[in-house]
Amino acid sequence: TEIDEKSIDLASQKILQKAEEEGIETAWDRYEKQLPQCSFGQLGVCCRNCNMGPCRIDPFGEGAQKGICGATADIIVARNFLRMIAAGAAAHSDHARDAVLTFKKMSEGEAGSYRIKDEAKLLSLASEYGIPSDGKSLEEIAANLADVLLQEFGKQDGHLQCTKRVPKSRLKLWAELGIEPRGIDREIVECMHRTHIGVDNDAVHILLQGLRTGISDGWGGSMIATDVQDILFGTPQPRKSTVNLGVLSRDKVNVIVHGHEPILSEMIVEAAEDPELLKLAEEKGAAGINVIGICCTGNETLMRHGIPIAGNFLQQELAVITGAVEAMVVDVQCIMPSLGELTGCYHTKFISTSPKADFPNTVRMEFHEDRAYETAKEIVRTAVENFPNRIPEKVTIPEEKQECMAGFSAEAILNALGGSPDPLIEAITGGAVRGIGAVVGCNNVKIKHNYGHVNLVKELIKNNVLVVTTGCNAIACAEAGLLLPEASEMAGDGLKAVCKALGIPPVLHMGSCVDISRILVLASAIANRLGVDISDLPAAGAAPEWMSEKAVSIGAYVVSSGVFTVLGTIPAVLGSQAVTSLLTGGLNDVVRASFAVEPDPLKAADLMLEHIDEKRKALGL
Ligand code: BF8
Ligand code: SF4
Repeated sequence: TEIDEKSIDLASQKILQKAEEEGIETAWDRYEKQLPQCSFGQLGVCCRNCNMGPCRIDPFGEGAQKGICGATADIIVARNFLRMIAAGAAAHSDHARDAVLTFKKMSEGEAGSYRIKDEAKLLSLASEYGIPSDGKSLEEIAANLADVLLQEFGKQDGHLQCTKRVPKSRLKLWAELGIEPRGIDREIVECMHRTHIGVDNDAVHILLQGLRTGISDGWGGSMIATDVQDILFGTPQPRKSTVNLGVLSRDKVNVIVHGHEPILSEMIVEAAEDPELLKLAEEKGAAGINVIGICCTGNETLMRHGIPIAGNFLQQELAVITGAVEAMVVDVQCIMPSLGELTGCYHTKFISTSPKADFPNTVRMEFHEDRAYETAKEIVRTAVENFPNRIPEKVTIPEEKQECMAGFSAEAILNALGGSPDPLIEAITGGAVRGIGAVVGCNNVKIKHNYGHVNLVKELIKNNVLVVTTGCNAIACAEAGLLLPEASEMAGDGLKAVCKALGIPPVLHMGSCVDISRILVLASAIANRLGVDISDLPAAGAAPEWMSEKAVSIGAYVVSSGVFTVLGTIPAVLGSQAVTSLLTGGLNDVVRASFAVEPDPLKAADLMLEHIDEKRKALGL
């Protein structure tokens, strides 16, 4: 494949060229070596759930139509899909659990490096969860809240409390369908149980559990992660920063934080300002310490501190290949194990920090709350001491970097609107804004890097759809200059006028992937204000380049919440007609929303616009 077929991004293309010259392998090379990919796997008809297998179903109807136990393609596809949702929900929710545990330790005085940064959010969350606060210290309130939140994970009776934020009509629908989540962990465990050989063997029944598990992620785990992180680290407010590989510094120590949990990155950001380390950097001949992010950790530190981002998922290897990275510091999720061998080709130290996640060739510096700042300092010190090992002949930093504006938490959006969603609602009902598009998700080598993201979002804003974004889509948009108020010049006249009046970009960066919970909160606020269900809103979702299991869980809860969602890469379900037609149609009769699959971003935008227009019409707009 030619380099300009791999990525639309110039900085990335330059580094891909460098990789080629240096004989360095990247994800794109490994993808080529995987081709042709196994079609049984692509269709989702391969089962390894017991050791009589592996079994596979012949998609052409000639060979085996049943696994050894008798499982059909419908059963196998549905079970595999459910396991993807379970893994995705587990990833988000286990991240949330760690955030709550840190929060609890903080409240007990055992995590000295962390503090309550957003008191107002603590108090409002406590009252939402029915925790009395009068006469109590903030720490006591935090401790009580932490206990209640922890119960959401292990609850054995009743339902998740966090679903209180869901519009009543939706909650009623879930209750009727029997898909109101009970405990977060329980739903995930039940997915594993149900997909064990000889348990749940009806595709529809299996998929309903998928919706319930997804809901326990979106309105449960992910939302808890967002809320607790806001209390600990501050609720994001709009701020400017820069993105793309050009944010790597020529003369400073470059420390990349990559992964997902701000528990780590917040401390690194702080440690990089430590006078002792700054002095050490000077002694080592560096002009300072440059902390930058990749993937969702990058989104977290960008949203709260304006820390620059070097790139999204497919740029993690490219960042190392610049030869300018002193330390690649990682925790969990979306971190390529290839970084082990790759960092070995440069002077880069690959530092893994999570007790849960190790990788080849790392320096392990395990991160624990009780000495978080000390560990962060050791990590940054390791990076600083590595600065003299940088090999100048191996360094190429592309000049491309782009300004962006991020930090649009639901709270910040309401602020920008003057305290209530009304101005936005008026813009929608008046027709200046046609609707809302939520565009999220990963990169995937099956789609030219950032091509799906940028083209879909541009087409939406051109058609007056206000876009909210998170995750790797947000970074792609930032790199394309779409996260600036000036980008409203690319928007249709209606949206342009609204953006200018409010001083906001046409594409609002709402955070990391767990922060899709912020989008749910916003959608819920608008629906409640209009007195309708989320499924009645002129809104649509998309994940143009998705690849992770987390994205499957997100899809499950977004659709369960009533939002039509277009996927840009094909999920492994086509081997079952029943599952495919349920996901892309039948779900409308169940949760009043469904999926569509459309790799072409312009056609995907058309599908979203069509849906938005239908909803407008139904609302009499
Ligand atoms: O949680 S968008 S590639 S980085 S999974 Fe991963 Fe996908 Fe990026 Fe963040 Ni989300
Ligand atoms: Fe085969 Fe059934 Fe075992 Fe799956 S569970 S591997 S279909 S026998």
